[in-house]
Order: sequence, then structure tokens, then C-alpha cells
Amino acid sequence: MVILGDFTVAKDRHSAVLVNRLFDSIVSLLDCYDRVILLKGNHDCLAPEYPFLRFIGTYDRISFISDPQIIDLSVGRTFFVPALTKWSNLEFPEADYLMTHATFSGAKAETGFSLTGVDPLVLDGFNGEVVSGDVHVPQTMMRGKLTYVGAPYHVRFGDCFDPRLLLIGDTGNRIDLEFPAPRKHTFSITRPEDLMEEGAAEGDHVKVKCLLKRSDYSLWPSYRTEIRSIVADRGWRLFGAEPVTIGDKMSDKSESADLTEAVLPDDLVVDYARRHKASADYLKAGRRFLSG
Ligand SMILES: [Mn+2]
Repeated sequence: MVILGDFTVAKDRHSAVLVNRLFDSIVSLLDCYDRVILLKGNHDCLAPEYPFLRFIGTYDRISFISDPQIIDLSVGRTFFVPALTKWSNLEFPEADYLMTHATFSGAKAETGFSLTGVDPLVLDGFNGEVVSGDVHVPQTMMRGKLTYVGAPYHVRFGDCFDPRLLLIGDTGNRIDLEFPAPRKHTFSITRPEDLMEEGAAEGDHVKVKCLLKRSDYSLWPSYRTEIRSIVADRGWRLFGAEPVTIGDKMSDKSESADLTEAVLPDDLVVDYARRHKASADYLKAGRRFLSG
């Protein structure tokens, strides 16, 4: 089992809970695999010589790779190149695979944009196949010579790629492995009940943006309560719910006419005072400002 870098986003100062869970999980992989190899990613250290999880490599049958090295795997001879290696100084050995953690120019990000990074032409000097971590979206480049394994789960809200682990068989055959993991959704709604239409699975992570006219902002506290209860009912985990203002002046004349009828300045002040738990004196002072 090879893990191609970036175990966490934060590079340092991880909590005891996280570190112990991570350690136990990595050690438990030894029940299924002869050996576990962790390759240093750019998020695995603040100072390149002190990767946070380097100590895990002292455990029997687990290696943490901080410097380029060759290891014989069941799939063939493999040259490991960790993040932060200077590619221009690198001499390529004869090997079946080069496994690395790098962004090569032209790789596609989650947004669909092309990333810039290491010039993929540096790989011309290597004769085998290249497998890399770092970019989250599974993809191949250079007519199949370079493969991004991709992330095994969604990393950012709005991600829509299919997460995977890549199984490379001893004959070089490849199989995509997918494991159940929470997906990360961002839902834009106009009313809480719109959430009933969404197809997220139990355990998925959800952010909710509720599009509201400014004049409807007084609805937000009750909307928020409803959103929380629907999310809890569906078994999702809520990672934020916020109102987003939609324009009500430019777009629709009849709506803005509606607006002046619907909301009186006094209502806005009363609502504001209630939300901020203002005392009766403050409310009185606010209303006095209105009446001039
Ligand atoms: Mn990275």
C-alpha cells in the first residue's frame, strides 16, 4: 500500500486525537498489506527536514519517504520522488514506476482549470510509468504515461469528481477502487423545503446557501431552524448555512413594488432589535431615529 502524500491540509501542530487515530489507522493497514509506504507531500511538513508523520516510518513494515529512493515492489522497481524535490537535479534510474507527489503543468483542478507547476517534459528522461499524488481529480496526462491517482474522498465543498484508490496489479492491470466516504455538497436553495429535493446520502457533508431578497431577511431565523432540522432528519452533517442576498431592485419591477408594501422600516428595526436581543430602551431609541 502506497500513500502518495498530503495526509492533512495543515502542515504542523495536529491534535492528539487526530495523530493517534491516523497512527492506529495506518498501522491497521498492515493487517491487509505486507508493507505501507508513505511519501512526503508538500502539506506534510513546515520545514522539509521535519515531516510531521516521519516517526511512523520507524514502525516495522512502514516507511516514510522524505528523499528520493528506489524500492522494489510487487509491481516492479519503483523510484519514489517526494514533494519539494528539485526535478532539474534529478537523475532517473532504470525503473518500472516513478511515484511522486507533484503538480505537473496542465493537470486539471477540481474547478476544471489547468494548474501550473513542474514542466511535465522533465519526465521525458524517465522510461517507465509515472503515478502521482497532489492533484485531487483522478486523470491521466502525457498520453497515459502520467496518472494522477486522485483523492480517495472529496476534499472541498462543491467537489464533483469520483474519488478513488488505484489498484495496480502485478501484471500492470489497473482497477479503480471506490470506498464509501462522505461527499461534500453545496446546496443553493430559496426555501428550506427545497432541500427535500437534494439527493445527498446519509453522512454527507453539506453547506447551504439560501438565496433571499433583502426584504425577506426577517424569515432567516426561522429558515435556519428549518434547515437544521431537515439536515438532521436526512442524516447529513451541516457545515454552514447562510443567507445570500439576491438583487430585488434591478431585476423585477413588480417585486420591488411588492417589497415597499411588504416591509415597513419599523418592522425592520423591531426585527433587528429582536435578533440582537436589544433592550426596550435601545428599540425605542432606534424607532426615534426613524421618525426623525
Ligand atoms: Mn500536495
